[in-house]
Amino acid sequence: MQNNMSIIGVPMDLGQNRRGVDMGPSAIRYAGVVERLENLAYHIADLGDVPVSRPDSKDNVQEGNLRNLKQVADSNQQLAKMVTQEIHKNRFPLVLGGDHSIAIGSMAGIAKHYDNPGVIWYDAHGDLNSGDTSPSGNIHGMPLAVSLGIGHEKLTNILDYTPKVKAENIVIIGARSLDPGEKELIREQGITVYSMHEIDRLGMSQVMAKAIDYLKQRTDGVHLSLDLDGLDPDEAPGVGTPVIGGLSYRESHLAMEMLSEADILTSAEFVEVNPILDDQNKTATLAVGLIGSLFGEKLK
Ligand code: 6HN
Ligand code: MN
Ligand code: MN
Ligand code: MN
Repeated sequence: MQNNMSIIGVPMDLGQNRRGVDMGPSAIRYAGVVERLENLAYHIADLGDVPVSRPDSKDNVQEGNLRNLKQVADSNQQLAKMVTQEIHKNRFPLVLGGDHSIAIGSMAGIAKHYDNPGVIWYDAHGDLNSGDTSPSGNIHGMPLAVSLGIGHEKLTNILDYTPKVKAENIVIIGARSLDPGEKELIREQGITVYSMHEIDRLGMSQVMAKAIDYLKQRTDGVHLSLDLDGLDPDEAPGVGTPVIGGLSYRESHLAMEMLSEADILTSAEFVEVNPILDDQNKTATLAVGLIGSLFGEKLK
Protein backbone atom coordinates (compact mmCIF):
# COMPACT_ATOMS: atom_id res chain seq x y z
CA MET A 1 0.00 0.00 0.00
CA GLN A 2 1.22 3.51 -0.78
CA ASN A 3 2.02 5.70 2.21
CA ASN A 4 0.48 8.77 0.64
CA MET A 5 -3.25 8.94 0.79
CA SER A 6 -5.81 11.48 -0.39
CA ILE A 7 -9.20 11.78 1.25
CA ILE A 8 -12.01 13.02 -0.96
CA GLY A 9 -15.47 13.69 0.50
CA VAL A 10 -18.60 13.59 -1.63
CA PRO A 11 -21.62 15.09 0.20
CA MET A 12 -24.07 13.49 -2.20
CA ASP A 13 -27.66 12.71 -1.21
CA LEU A 14 -29.36 12.99 -4.59
CA GLY A 15 -28.93 9.32 -5.51
CA GLN A 16 -31.72 8.35 -3.10
CA ASN A 17 -34.68 9.74 -1.14
CA ARG A 18 -33.54 10.23 2.44
CA ARG A 19 -31.87 13.50 3.31
CA GLY A 20 -28.86 13.54 5.63
CA VAL A 21 -26.42 11.19 3.89
CA ASP A 22 -24.78 14.33 2.45
CA MET A 23 -23.39 14.83 5.97
CA GLY A 24 -21.63 11.45 5.84
CA PRO A 25 -18.17 12.84 5.01
CA SER A 26 -18.37 15.32 7.92
CA ALA A 27 -19.49 12.59 10.31
CA ILE A 28 -16.59 10.33 9.28
CA ARG A 29 -14.11 13.19 9.63
CA TYR A 30 -15.60 14.06 13.01
CA ALA A 31 -15.13 10.42 14.06
CA GLY A 32 -11.40 10.95 13.53
CA VAL A 33 -10.48 9.33 10.22
CA VAL A 34 -7.45 11.57 9.56
CA GLU A 35 -5.94 11.11 13.05
CA ARG A 36 -6.57 7.36 12.87
CA LEU A 37 -4.63 7.06 9.62
CA GLU A 38 -1.88 9.44 10.70
CA ASN A 39 -1.32 7.23 13.74
CA LEU A 40 -0.65 4.42 11.28
CA ALA A 41 2.04 6.61 9.68
CA TYR A 42 0.16 7.49 6.51
CA HIS A 43 0.67 10.93 5.00
CA ILE A 44 -2.82 12.24 4.57
CA ALA A 45 -4.02 15.06 2.35
CA ASP A 46 -7.67 15.83 3.02
CA LEU A 47 -8.78 17.42 -0.23
CA GLY A 48 -12.19 18.46 1.10
CA ASP A 49 -15.45 17.82 -0.69
CA VAL A 50 -16.52 17.53 -4.32
CA PRO A 51 -19.26 20.11 -5.02
CA VAL A 52 -22.81 18.79 -5.28
CA SER A 53 -25.37 21.17 -6.76
CA ARG A 54 -28.92 21.41 -5.48
CA PRO A 55 -31.53 20.46 -8.06
CA ASP A 56 -33.94 23.28 -8.74
CA SER A 57 -37.54 22.16 -9.11
CA LYS A 58 -37.51 22.56 -12.89
CA ASP A 59 -34.37 20.38 -13.19
CA ASN A 60 -35.72 17.81 -10.83
CA VAL A 61 -37.90 16.11 -13.40
CA GLN A 62 -36.95 12.50 -13.63
CA GLU A 63 -35.24 11.58 -16.84
CA GLY A 64 -36.05 7.95 -17.71
CA ASN A 65 -36.57 6.75 -14.12
CA LEU A 66 -33.33 8.38 -12.96
CA ARG A 67 -33.81 10.85 -10.14
CA ASN A 68 -31.52 13.92 -10.22
CA LEU A 69 -29.56 12.51 -13.16
CA LYS A 70 -27.89 15.78 -14.10
CA GLN A 71 -26.61 16.63 -10.62
CA VAL A 72 -25.45 13.08 -9.94
CA ALA A 73 -23.64 12.92 -13.29
CA ASP A 74 -21.96 16.33 -12.77
CA SER A 75 -20.56 15.53 -9.32
CA ASN A 76 -19.38 12.11 -10.49
CA GLN A 77 -17.58 13.73 -13.40
CA GLN A 78 -15.70 15.98 -10.96
CA LEU A 79 -14.99 13.12 -8.57
CA ALA A 80 -13.65 10.97 -11.41
CA LYS A 81 -11.21 13.71 -12.40
CA MET A 82 -9.98 14.16 -8.83
CA VAL A 83 -9.51 10.42 -8.34
CA THR A 84 -7.55 10.21 -11.59
CA GLN A 85 -5.29 13.08 -10.53
CA GLU A 86 -4.55 11.53 -7.15
CA ILE A 87 -3.68 8.14 -8.65
CA HIS A 88 -1.51 9.94 -11.17
CA LYS A 89 0.36 11.53 -8.25
CA ASN A 90 0.81 8.05 -6.83
CA ARG A 91 -1.55 8.71 -3.94
CA PHE A 92 -4.10 6.18 -2.64
CA PRO A 93 -7.63 7.62 -3.06
CA LEU A 94 -9.94 7.15 -0.06
CA VAL A 95 -13.42 8.41 -0.98
CA LEU A 96 -16.02 9.20 1.70
CA GLY A 97 -19.75 9.35 0.94
CA GLY A 98 -22.40 10.31 0.48
CA ASP A 99 -24.78 7.87 -1.11
CA HIS A 100 -23.49 4.99 -3.22
CA SER A 101 -24.11 6.77 -6.55
CA ILE A 102 -20.63 8.26 -6.05
CA ALA A 103 -19.06 4.90 -6.86
CA ILE A 104 -19.77 5.79 -10.50
CA GLY A 105 -17.16 8.56 -10.34
CA SER A 106 -14.71 6.59 -8.22
CA MET A 107 -14.77 3.66 -10.63
CA ALA A 108 -14.43 5.98 -13.63
CA GLY A 109 -11.36 7.65 -12.14
CA ILE A 110 -9.75 4.42 -11.00
CA ALA A 111 -10.31 2.23 -14.03
CA LYS A 112 -8.49 4.70 -16.31
CA HIS A 113 -5.23 3.64 -14.67
CA TYR A 114 -5.51 -0.14 -14.86
CA ASP A 115 -5.69 -2.65 -17.70
CA ASN A 116 -7.82 -5.05 -15.74
CA PRO A 117 -9.30 -3.49 -12.60
CA GLY A 118 -11.34 -5.43 -10.06
CA VAL A 119 -13.81 -4.40 -7.38
CA ILE A 120 -15.03 -5.80 -4.07
CA TRP A 121 -18.61 -4.62 -3.53
CA TYR A 122 -19.34 -4.96 0.21
CA ASP A 123 -23.08 -4.30 0.40
CA ALA A 124 -26.52 -5.66 1.33
CA HIS A 125 -27.51 -4.74 -2.22
CA GLY A 126 -26.16 -5.46 -5.69
CA ASP A 127 -26.50 -1.89 -6.99
CA LEU A 128 -26.98 -3.51 -10.40
CA ASN A 129 -30.16 -1.76 -11.50
CA SER A 130 -30.67 0.48 -14.50
CA GLY A 131 -33.51 2.89 -15.27
CA ASP A 132 -35.31 -0.07 -16.82
CA THR A 133 -35.12 -2.39 -13.81
CA SER A 134 -35.00 0.00 -10.83
CA PRO A 135 -37.99 -0.17 -8.50
CA SER A 136 -37.11 3.26 -7.05
CA GLY A 137 -35.49 5.44 -9.72
CA ASN A 138 -32.65 6.00 -7.21
CA ILE A 139 -29.23 6.11 -8.81
CA HIS A 140 -27.52 4.76 -5.66
CA GLY A 141 -29.02 1.39 -6.66
CA MET A 142 -27.25 1.53 -10.05
CA PRO A 143 -23.49 2.27 -9.77
CA LEU A 144 -22.24 -1.27 -10.32
CA ALA A 145 -24.39 -1.68 -13.45
CA VAL A 146 -23.15 1.70 -14.68
CA SER A 147 -19.55 0.53 -14.19
CA LEU A 148 -20.38 -2.49 -16.36
CA GLY A 149 -21.55 -0.08 -19.06
CA ILE A 150 -25.26 -0.58 -18.42
CA GLY A 151 -27.43 2.51 -17.96
CA HIS A 152 -27.82 6.10 -19.10
CA GLU A 153 -24.85 7.31 -21.12
CA LYS A 154 -24.48 10.45 -18.95
CA LEU A 155 -23.40 7.96 -16.27
CA THR A 156 -21.72 5.18 -18.24
CA ASN A 157 -19.63 7.59 -20.32
CA ILE A 158 -17.96 9.58 -17.57
CA LEU A 159 -14.37 10.38 -18.66
CA ASP A 160 -15.44 9.24 -22.13
CA TYR A 161 -14.97 5.52 -21.92
CA THR A 162 -17.05 2.48 -21.00
CA PRO A 163 -17.17 -0.08 -19.42
CA LYS A 164 -15.08 0.57 -16.31
CA VAL A 165 -14.96 -3.01 -15.11
CA LYS A 166 -15.54 -6.51 -16.49
CA ALA A 167 -18.23 -8.68 -14.91
CA GLU A 168 -15.69 -11.38 -14.08
CA ASN A 169 -13.63 -8.91 -12.02
CA ILE A 170 -16.46 -8.12 -9.62
CA VAL A 171 -16.95 -9.80 -6.24
CA ILE A 172 -20.06 -8.89 -4.24
CA ILE A 173 -19.97 -9.65 -0.50
CA GLY A 174 -22.88 -9.50 1.96
CA ALA A 175 -25.79 -9.40 -0.51
CA ARG A 176 -29.24 -10.12 0.89
CA SER A 177 -31.56 -7.79 -1.00
CA LEU A 178 -31.46 -8.19 -4.78
CA ASP A 179 -34.18 -7.03 -7.18
CA PRO A 180 -35.38 -9.39 -9.95
CA GLY A 181 -33.52 -7.48 -12.69
CA GLU A 182 -30.32 -7.60 -10.63
CA LYS A 183 -30.59 -11.36 -10.15
CA GLU A 184 -31.04 -11.78 -13.88
CA LEU A 185 -27.96 -9.66 -14.62
CA ILE A 186 -25.89 -11.61 -12.08
CA ARG A 187 -26.88 -14.88 -13.79
CA GLU A 188 -26.43 -13.54 -17.31
CA GLN A 189 -22.99 -12.07 -16.67
CA GLY A 190 -21.77 -14.67 -14.19
CA ILE A 191 -20.93 -12.17 -11.45
CA THR A 192 -19.41 -13.69 -8.29
CA VAL A 193 -21.70 -13.12 -5.30
CA TYR A 194 -21.01 -14.21 -1.74
CA SER A 195 -24.45 -13.62 -0.30
CA MET A 196 -25.22 -13.94 3.41
CA HIS A 197 -26.04 -17.57 2.68
CA GLU A 198 -22.50 -18.37 1.50
CA ILE A 199 -21.00 -16.31 4.32
CA ASP A 200 -23.05 -18.27 6.89
CA ARG A 201 -22.02 -21.58 5.34
CA LEU A 202 -18.35 -20.95 4.62
CA GLY A 203 -17.50 -18.30 7.18
CA MET A 204 -16.05 -14.89 6.39
CA SER A 205 -12.49 -16.17 6.60
CA GLN A 206 -12.96 -18.60 3.72
CA VAL A 207 -15.04 -16.16 1.69
CA MET A 208 -12.39 -13.45 1.92
CA ALA A 209 -9.58 -15.90 1.20
CA LYS A 210 -11.38 -16.98 -1.98
CA ALA A 211 -12.23 -13.42 -3.03
CA ILE A 212 -8.67 -12.20 -2.46
CA ASP A 213 -7.09 -15.15 -4.23
CA TYR A 214 -9.43 -14.80 -7.21
CA LEU A 215 -8.87 -11.06 -7.68
CA LYS A 216 -5.14 -11.29 -7.03
CA GLN A 217 -4.69 -13.74 -9.87
CA ARG A 218 -6.63 -11.85 -12.50
CA THR A 219 -6.59 -8.09 -11.81
CA ASP A 220 -3.92 -5.39 -11.69
CA GLY A 221 -5.77 -3.12 -9.24
CA VAL A 222 -8.60 -3.64 -6.75
CA HIS A 223 -11.11 -1.09 -5.48
CA LEU A 224 -13.08 -1.66 -2.28
CA SER A 225 -16.55 -0.13 -2.37
CA LEU A 226 -17.93 -0.55 1.13
CA ASP A 227 -21.57 0.35 1.73
CA LEU A 228 -22.16 0.51 5.51
CA ASP A 229 -25.53 -1.22 5.02
CA GLY A 230 -23.53 -4.40 4.28
CA LEU A 231 -23.25 -4.61 8.05
CA ASP A 232 -26.22 -5.51 10.20
CA PRO A 233 -28.43 -2.53 11.14
CA ASP A 234 -27.64 -3.27 14.81
CA GLU A 235 -24.02 -2.34 14.06
CA ALA A 236 -24.75 0.32 11.45
CA PRO A 237 -28.07 2.02 12.18
CA GLY A 238 -27.17 5.21 10.32
CA VAL A 239 -27.94 4.08 6.77
CA GLY A 240 -30.84 4.89 4.45
CA THR A 241 -31.69 1.38 3.26
CA PRO A 242 -31.04 -1.00 6.18
CA VAL A 243 -31.59 -4.74 5.66
CA ILE A 244 -31.73 -7.16 8.60
CA GLY A 245 -29.51 -10.25 8.75
CA GLY A 246 -26.28 -8.48 7.84
CA LEU A 247 -22.58 -8.86 8.49
CA SER A 248 -21.36 -8.57 12.05
CA TYR A 249 -18.80 -6.19 13.51
CA ARG A 250 -16.15 -8.90 13.72
CA GLU A 251 -16.89 -10.43 10.32
CA SER A 252 -16.37 -7.00 8.83
CA HIS A 253 -13.20 -6.25 10.76
CA LEU A 254 -11.84 -9.66 9.77
CA ALA A 255 -12.58 -8.87 6.12
CA MET A 256 -10.67 -5.58 6.43
CA GLU A 257 -7.75 -7.23 8.26
CA MET A 258 -7.47 -9.88 5.56
CA LEU A 259 -7.49 -7.23 2.84
CA SER A 260 -4.80 -5.37 4.74
CA GLU A 261 -2.61 -8.47 4.97
CA ALA A 262 -3.16 -9.37 1.32
CA ASP A 263 -2.17 -5.84 0.27
CA ILE A 264 -4.22 -5.94 -2.94
CA LEU A 265 -6.21 -2.71 -2.66
CA THR A 266 -5.37 0.29 -4.80
CA SER A 267 -8.34 2.48 -3.77
CA ALA A 268 -11.30 2.41 -1.38
CA GLU A 269 -14.55 4.14 -0.56
CA PHE A 270 -16.93 4.12 2.42
CA VAL A 271 -20.49 5.19 1.64
CA GLU A 272 -24.07 5.58 2.83
CA VAL A 273 -23.29 6.94 6.33
CA ASN A 274 -26.32 9.05 7.31
CA PRO A 275 -25.74 10.85 10.64
CA ILE A 276 -29.39 11.98 10.84
CA LEU A 277 -30.52 8.36 11.04
CA ASP A 278 -27.60 7.32 13.25
CA ASP A 279 -27.27 6.71 16.96
CA GLN A 280 -24.57 9.03 18.38
CA ASN A 281 -22.36 8.79 15.29
CA LYS A 282 -22.11 5.00 15.77
CA THR A 283 -22.02 4.25 12.04
CA ALA A 284 -19.36 6.84 11.23
CA THR A 285 -17.30 5.58 14.18
CA LEU A 286 -17.71 2.04 12.85
CA ALA A 287 -16.54 3.21 9.42
CA VAL A 288 -13.42 4.77 10.94
CA GLY A 289 -12.72 1.55 12.86
CA LEU A 290 -13.02 -0.47 9.66
CA ILE A 291 -10.70 1.98 7.91
CA GLY A 292 -8.22 1.45 10.78
CA SER A 293 -8.31 -2.33 10.22
CA LEU A 294 -8.12 -1.95 6.46
CA PHE A 295 -4.95 0.11 6.77
CA GLY A 296 -3.12 -2.17 9.13
CA GLU A 297 -4.07 -1.30 12.68
CA LYS A 298 -3.75 -4.94 13.75
CA LEU A 299 -0.24 -5.22 12.36
CA LYS A 300 1.29 -1.90 13.41
N1 6HN B 1 -27.57 1.27 -1.82
N2 6HN B 1 -32.22 -2.14 -4.88
C1 6HN B 1 -32.83 -0.95 -4.33
C2 6HN B 1 -33.00 0.12 -5.41
O1 6HN B 1 -33.70 1.09 -5.16
O2 6HN B 1 -32.43 -0.03 -6.49
C3 6HN B 1 -32.04 -0.42 -3.14
C4 6HN B 1 -30.69 0.12 -3.50
C5 6HN B 1 -29.85 0.52 -2.34
C6 6HN B 1 -28.56 1.10 -2.82
O3 6HN B 1 -27.78 0.99 -0.64
O4 6HN B 1 -26.44 1.69 -2.17
MN1 MN C 1 -26.65 -1.03 0.13
MN1 MN D 1 -24.80 0.22 -2.14
MN1 MN E 1 -24.83 -12.22 11.41
